[in-house]
Amino acid sequence: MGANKEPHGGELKDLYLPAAEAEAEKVRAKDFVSWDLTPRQLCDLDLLLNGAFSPLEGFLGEADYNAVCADMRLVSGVLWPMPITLDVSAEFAASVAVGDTIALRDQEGVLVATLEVSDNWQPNKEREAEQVFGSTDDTHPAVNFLFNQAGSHYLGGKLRGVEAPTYYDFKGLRESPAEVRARMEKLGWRKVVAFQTRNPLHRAHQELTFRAAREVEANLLIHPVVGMTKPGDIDHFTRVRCYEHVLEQYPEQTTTLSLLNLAMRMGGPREALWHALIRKNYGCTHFIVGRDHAGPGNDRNGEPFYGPYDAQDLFRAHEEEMGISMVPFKMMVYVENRAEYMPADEVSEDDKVLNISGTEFRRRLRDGLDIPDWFSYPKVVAELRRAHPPKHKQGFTIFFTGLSGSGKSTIANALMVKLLEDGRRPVTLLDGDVVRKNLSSELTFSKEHRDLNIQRIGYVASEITKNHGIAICAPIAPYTHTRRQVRETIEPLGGFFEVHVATPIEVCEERDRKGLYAKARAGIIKGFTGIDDPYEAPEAAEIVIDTSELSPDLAAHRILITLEKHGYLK
Ligand code: PPS
Repeated sequence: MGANKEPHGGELKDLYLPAAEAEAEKVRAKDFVSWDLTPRQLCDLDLLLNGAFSPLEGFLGEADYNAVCADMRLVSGVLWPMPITLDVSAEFAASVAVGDTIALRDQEGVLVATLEVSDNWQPNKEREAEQVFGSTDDTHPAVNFLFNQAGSHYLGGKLRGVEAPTYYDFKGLRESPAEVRARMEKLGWRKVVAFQTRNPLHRAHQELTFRAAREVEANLLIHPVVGMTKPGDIDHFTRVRCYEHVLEQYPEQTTTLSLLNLAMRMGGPREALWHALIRKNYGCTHFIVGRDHAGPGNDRNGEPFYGPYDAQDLFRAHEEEMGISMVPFKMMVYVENRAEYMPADEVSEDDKVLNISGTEFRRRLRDGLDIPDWFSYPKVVAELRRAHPPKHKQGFTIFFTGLSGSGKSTIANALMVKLLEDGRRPVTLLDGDVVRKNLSSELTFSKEHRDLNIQRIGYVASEITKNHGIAICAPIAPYTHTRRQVRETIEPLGGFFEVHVATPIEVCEERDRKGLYAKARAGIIKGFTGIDDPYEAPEAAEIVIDTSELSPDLAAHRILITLEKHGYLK
């Protein structure tokens, strides 16, 4: 069937129960076992229930799952490239029998839907990763999710929708397929080209999307993903404010914006097909596919997971049966001498092409450098600058680690006072002893409890850093992997500086200010760091200080100089 002959897609599944039945289901569900949905499952469920994943009527059962993984088709033969499964723990799976109905609840415990369990099985995750994503390398975000986060068992079955998941942000822009179709119907839009994005839009995107729409004589739906995108992407709040600014740039009545609560998998070619089928459900007739569509970046060996045009090739091979047409994305470049954007393949040898790569753009943003008007819109740049202030306005964490008595607290205190004197950001000191009294009073010094203690400190420091403050942490933090976890949580939010207070144990023991080393030697305290519990010294701390050689004042001063050098103090 030609896409253009059938505007606004095919039959839409609406899995929500009528109001009275939904009320009855809520009462019935009180007796059901409940599963608390993860953020990704909530996104999937939202789009299953509202018909964005039509023709699916629930989470895939085992036979459909196998068929989708192997051949991109449901058992019925219908094209469906992405396995939409409900992953649960082995323990939960064991508590559910085929034929049971379970309650699916959001993180506040609100009942969203019930699932009549038709299948309960343990998938072969290696095979799934290989078949769906073409790799078992967990640098691929979806493979990482599958192997390291997803539950070990899957439950499949039909859904009965009770209440749409609640989102409080951008309510007016979050729309179901039926709502978008109705809007297009009302506007008289018969042909619509959809643009999928997880990034802020700049001038080149505006040019290419508008050209794509003009080429196929269609209207344009900017349809960004606000569910889950690639880790490290710009948050959707900032992006949506940017999209609203870019929308002003299109001629009136040509273009609209709607938000899609999709949890992306970054699955390249298969994902492109999936994206297009979703947009067909939203009533679109055309879909833009670019270079490296939904690409997950490079693998462990620095090689791309997919070829740059694999997605376009796979789409082309299935275009006829998809019922939505592909508009291949044209690379647009800015030609200075013509003062306009042009498709890269139409540029002549004499033309002077200007370019700012994604990496260069992020560098300029990070360092507060100029971003020219030809590249983006001033309002968009202002939004991005607000979300990504230059380093001297970002928060940071100074994470001291070292043996008891190494001098962490003394330097941390000196540093705190110097930063308070500077006065430009609020400062919080999370000293080992103080945290043990307040935040972690019930914890012991077992490995498990030490990890928990550091995770709590890391969590508080990450919140402070995110909100542009300074967190100074001074625990022993003896284990490498826990310190790494803290670093990984904080680095995306601001600065992270690990300070190894590497005072030799002999010096710490000689000082023995609290008399703890003597007690540890005498066996009165067990599991004391450096005596009968390990201290794993950091290998790549930003700063190493030995207080047997450096006074606390000079040590704090050295840290300040490092902060200045990295741009965090001005
Ligand atoms: S950890 O491992 O990071 O959770 O330790 P931390 O919370 O920083 O430890 C704080 C203080 O507890 C005292 N203390 C011990 N330290 C190490 N091992 C054992 N078994 C122990 N028992 C008590 C010690 O004085 C730590 O304070 P600092 O300021 O480091 O001397």
